[in-house]
Amino acid sequence: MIERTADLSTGRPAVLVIGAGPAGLVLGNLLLAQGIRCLILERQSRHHVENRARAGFLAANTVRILSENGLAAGLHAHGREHDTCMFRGEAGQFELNYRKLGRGEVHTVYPQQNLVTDLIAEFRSRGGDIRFSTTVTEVSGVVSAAPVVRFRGPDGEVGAWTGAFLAGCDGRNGVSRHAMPGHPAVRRYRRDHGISWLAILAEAPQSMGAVAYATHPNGFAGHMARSAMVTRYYLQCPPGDDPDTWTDQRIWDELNIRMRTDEYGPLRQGPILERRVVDLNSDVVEPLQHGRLFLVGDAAGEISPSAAKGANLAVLEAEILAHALVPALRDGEEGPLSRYSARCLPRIWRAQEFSHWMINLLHGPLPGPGADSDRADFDRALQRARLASLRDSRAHQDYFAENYVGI
Ligand code: RFL
Repeated sequence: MIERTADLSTGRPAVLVIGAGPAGLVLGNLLLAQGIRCLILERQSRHHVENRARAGFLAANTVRILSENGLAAGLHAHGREHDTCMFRGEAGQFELNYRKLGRGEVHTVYPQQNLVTDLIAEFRSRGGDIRFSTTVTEVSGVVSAAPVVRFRGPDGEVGAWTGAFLAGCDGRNGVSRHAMPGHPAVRRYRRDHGISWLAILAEAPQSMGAVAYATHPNGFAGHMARSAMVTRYYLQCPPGDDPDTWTDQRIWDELNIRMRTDEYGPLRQGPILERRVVDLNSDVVEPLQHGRLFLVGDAAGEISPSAAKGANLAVLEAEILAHALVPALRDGEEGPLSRYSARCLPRIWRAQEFSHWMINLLHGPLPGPGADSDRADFDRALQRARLASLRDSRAHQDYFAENYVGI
């Protein structure tokens, strides 16, 4: 067993960051830029995290944080601005341009795996220490002055690191959450929306210039740009569906039906690169701090991908935590750290509220048992009314625009 203290050769206090997703990598880069040494421990290989396709829509605030910290060269060179959503359903289609409706803010479309690749390269070039294929198996002692992280390394070796602070950036299924006490000290608010999406990556250019949200009696379908030759599609599917039953042909047939391509023109089709079922779940841990452990990103709260908020919240929380850790480590001033949770939670809940609003907007009852019940008919009528209101009401559109791109 290897025992190490994470003063990392300089004798300065150190932060142990668990997880090399957007949260951990932005935090690590911001700390290094302030001369705070930190160590990132990541369960997966570098190749795995640099190729894990997930988000793609970066909010203006995310781009600001990355730009201000010298982390945005890749997204400025290769990202594309996006400002329009299209809604398609039985009552026709309409577009909303949130740049014009809102405060002029847009998204930058830049695949998460490219961002992660950039952040790893920058972290390393700043002299950062990141250990891949290293699984944190336990987090302990978080209410002491020397919290401990136990790990299993790439060759099966086990060991432990001690740091001044721990950042749990290890996603919704990581170990950091297990180190949080239970209710009532810490509460975990949780909601399973009972809705699943087949998340698809197609090797094909985008079919239209806008994000498209289609509602149909067969279920929701979505279209979102990713890169010049890759487009993300979503198909609502029954919870527990087996992605392997969705052949390429079945996927394109269903997308064509739900996107009503006979009315609005064809999709640009190509081979399906990835298909996986994503359950729409939301949860929030409250508070986000226990002793010297801080939860960041998906570890702090999982949010359904319906409003593209997860990666953006992760980057925002990483910035807030970095700004609080610097005075704590430099001057022993822990006031900002004690406010980390209170600063993040209202933003997290606001994003949850909008994500929930989007879920209600986009989903009606699926075909199957109960689909012809009075309740299902009522819910379908409500969905039509919501879309009509969004089409016709400026106040409703303003709410959408402000929340869709804001964070
Ligand atoms: P991540 O990216 O999950 O990274 C956590 C990292 O921790 C590692 N890890 C461990 N490492 C060491 N020891 C352990 N015991 C560990 N346990 C876990 C993991 O291997 C991993 O590398 O969390 P982070 O950094 O908080 O970032 C969150 C975002 O990745 C996530 O919120 C977004 O991808 C959500 N999301 C979207 N967000 C957006 O803002 N815009 C989007 O357009 C968007 N689209 C999406 C999405 C998520 C999706 N899925 C797969 C749910 C589309 C999809 C399909």
